[in-house]
Amino acid sequence: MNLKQKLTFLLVILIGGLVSACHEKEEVKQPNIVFIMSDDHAYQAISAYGHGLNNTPNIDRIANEGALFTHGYVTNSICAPSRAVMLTGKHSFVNGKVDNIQSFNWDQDNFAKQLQKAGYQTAMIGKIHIDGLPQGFDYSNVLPGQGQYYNPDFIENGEKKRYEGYCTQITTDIAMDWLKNKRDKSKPFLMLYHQKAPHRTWMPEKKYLDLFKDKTFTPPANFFDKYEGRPVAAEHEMGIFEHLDVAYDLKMIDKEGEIQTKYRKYGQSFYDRMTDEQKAAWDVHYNPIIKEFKEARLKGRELALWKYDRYMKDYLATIQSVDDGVGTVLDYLDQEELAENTIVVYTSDQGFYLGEHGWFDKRFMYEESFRTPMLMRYPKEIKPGTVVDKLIQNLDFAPTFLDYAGSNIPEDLQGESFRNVINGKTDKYRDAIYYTYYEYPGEHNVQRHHGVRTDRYKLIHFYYDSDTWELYDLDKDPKEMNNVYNDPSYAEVKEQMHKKLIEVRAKYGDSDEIDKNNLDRYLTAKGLNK
Ligand code: SGN
Ligand code: CA
Repeated sequence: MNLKQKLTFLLVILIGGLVSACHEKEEVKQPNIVFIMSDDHAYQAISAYGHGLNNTPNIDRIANEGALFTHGYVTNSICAPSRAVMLTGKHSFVNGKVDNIQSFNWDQDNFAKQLQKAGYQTAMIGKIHIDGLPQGFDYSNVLPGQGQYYNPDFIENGEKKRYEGYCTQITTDIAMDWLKNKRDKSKPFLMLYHQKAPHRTWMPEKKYLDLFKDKTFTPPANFFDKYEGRPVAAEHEMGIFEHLDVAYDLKMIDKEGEIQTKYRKYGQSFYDRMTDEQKAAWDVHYNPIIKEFKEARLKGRELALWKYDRYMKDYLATIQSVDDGVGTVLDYLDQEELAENTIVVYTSDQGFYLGEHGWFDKRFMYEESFRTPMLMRYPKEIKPGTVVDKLIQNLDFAPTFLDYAGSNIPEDLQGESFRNVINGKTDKYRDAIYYTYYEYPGEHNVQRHHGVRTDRYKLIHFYYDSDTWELYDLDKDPKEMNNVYNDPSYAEVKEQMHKKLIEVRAKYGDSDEIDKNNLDRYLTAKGLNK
């Protein structure tokens, strides 16, 4: 080859390289998906929602750089059912996982299986609370059942292992290890990164034990709710005052053994599980509080306020570790230049009561547990600072992810993709959402109910034990203190909402016939089935 030939040859290679580089850039890449879920995280406890309780800078980043959903809801406010709905895109009465007790059929389709077919690499890490080896995942490393805060066991691809340390941090470490070392980097990925925190019994990480030491939390205005016009709510067993156990929930396990409560021994077992070093840090924090508590001999209103304050301090402290983990994952996406083409979602398996109606826990269709946090970032398509006020449900994640991935959306999915809503391409979306709750009789004594919510009204029907209807005008009564079901001035609204309930039940295929299994189970549990 002479010099001219050599130069021509080099030029051809150079141009060829440039062309293929440009081509690569233009290629439409399927987005990666990081689906972050925590357990029992109230939207009131995310600073992006503006309730002023705590600071969650990393979770907030997702909304600041993407979208905040102000009307994100679940279909059944309890853990395992909510996860089954999220995976299948189908209501509880269709996917079969109606409560935490029934088994879940992993053989049915789910969106992770669909994404695998579309070429994705998939992982599920952390809490799933559904028995059996997760299907649809190339890698799984999950907590058995509820999991433990300290020194938790995990089941890695079906094999049990114990990890020393704090569960939230360990879950993040496992997620990071998968992202960095375990995934096939030539494929788009789906990672379900699901924290146990801030689930009961709210055990904070060592470094955050003192986080709210200098703060006193004031309960919401309806903390001393008398449940007028709401007889079913009055039968709850989730009162901060009446039902939080000072030893078990609030860690008042004194070395002298003078504080004897119903559940102390279970609290003791969580403590006993810790290493000596963990116990030492725990004692430094709690022992002075226990001493003060014993001396103060609080009663009535003062005890109620003290319990609320302790509950909030521990609950919010566990969230700080969740927020740290979100920061770690977001930083990794930045460093690897993956942020632009990665969808990041933050949500919870349901909302939670932080003293509203005097409660902790969830299950009721009242706003604080029916609603759940939802934040989503996808720089390629979502404008920073977007606010979505449409009635979105956890039912909608599966079709939305499949939509973004450009993959097949099976026709039997009951959710609706909200991709075009978030893009601002359409203003049309559903006008009513359907809710069902089954776990009764059960812990916290929340009766079987279902209901419908529109942008302004909510109709709830409690049944099996009673036949109680409630109607709320959420514009006038956002705290749901005033049941207007029998108020003549709402007669027309009542009629419309009854029609809406019939409409949504028909739309999703729910009926008394379908409900027969649950009714049978209820009758058996009550000893009424002959
Ligand atoms: C546990 C909790 C309950 C909680 C359920 C369901 N009790 O049983 O307070 O309602 O889980 O929660 S505990 O004393 O064992 O913590 S869920 O999020 O898993 O549905
Ligand atoms: Ca939960």
